[in-house]
Amino acid sequence: MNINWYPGHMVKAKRLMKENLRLVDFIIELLDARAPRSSTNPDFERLYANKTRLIVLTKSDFADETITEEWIYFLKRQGHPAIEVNCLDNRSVNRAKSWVNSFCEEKRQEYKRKKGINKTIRAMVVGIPNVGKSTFINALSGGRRAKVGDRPGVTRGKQWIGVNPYFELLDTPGVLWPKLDDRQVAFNLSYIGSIRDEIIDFEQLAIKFIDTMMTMYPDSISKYYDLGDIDKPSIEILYYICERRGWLKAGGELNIEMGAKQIIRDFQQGKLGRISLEKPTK
Ligand SMILES: Nc1nc2c(ncn2[C@@H]2O[C@H](COP(=O)(O)OP(=O)(O)OP(=O)(O)O)[C@@H](O)[C@H]2O)c(=O)[nH]1
Ligand SMILES: [Mg+2]
Repeated sequence: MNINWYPGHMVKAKRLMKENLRLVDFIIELLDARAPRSSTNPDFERLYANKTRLIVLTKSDFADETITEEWIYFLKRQGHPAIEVNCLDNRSVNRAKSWVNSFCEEKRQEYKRKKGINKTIRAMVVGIPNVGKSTFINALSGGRRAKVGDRPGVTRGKQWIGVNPYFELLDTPGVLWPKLDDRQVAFNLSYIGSIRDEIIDFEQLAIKFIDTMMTMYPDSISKYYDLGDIDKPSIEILYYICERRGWLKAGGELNIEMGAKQIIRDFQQGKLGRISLEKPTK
């Protein structure tokens, strides 16, 4: 699949991040809990080398709980403070909020001690498109000021949002990286909705996705689409699902393109259950 995933606005966004770097006290990097490795932007390592980087695994309600716990353990062992969050759940949001606030408080005390000033602490929220940056900021600030949407590329400019009188978060547009060499990473990013629909070949993607599910979560896919103990190549399973669901074109022919897209949407909306696409390597 030939994916042009690095449009001009991301080049601009990266420049914006660089320019604002000196204004922030720490970085909050959001990764998708279903694919924390694929959703890590390799450029960030260098870009934010001199800043404390907190890691938040988002959309944890969609991921396998045990695997998310393994990821948190893995990230912490690598030296990153890490937490998971489901922004649709108040308890989870409150937990993440007090966790982030404790880093803010630490920085505030440091300024007081060293410089004798009451400084406003600022953090930049970064991550790939559609990972939930704006939703996370809204959840922490208790408002709806950052625009959100269920597609990549919703946030375009920068926006500062106050969490409390001493703490501000910078919302940034999602960015990928110029060279996406790893095909599996490209597939995972497409599954989780970080790549624009316009440049995806959904039929090819759905076949690959069914392959992956039949290996990793055969019961989930089989149950949701009522496949029984079907044992067929993925392309035939795709056709079978379209037939069973009655996904047809006007003339009565199977609408494979629409069906393929729907299967990916079903995954993105968590309909197949809690699924993690990647485990940490020990
Ligand atoms: N189920 C679930 N959905 C979430 C969660 N967080 C965000 N979402 C949804 O994910 C979608 C993307 O959220 P945004 O906040 O717009 O993502 P973003 O990272 O700001 O995206 P860009 O600005 O396009 O880079 C929206 O439909 C949110 O409702 C979560 O914890 N759980
Ligand atoms: Mg956004």
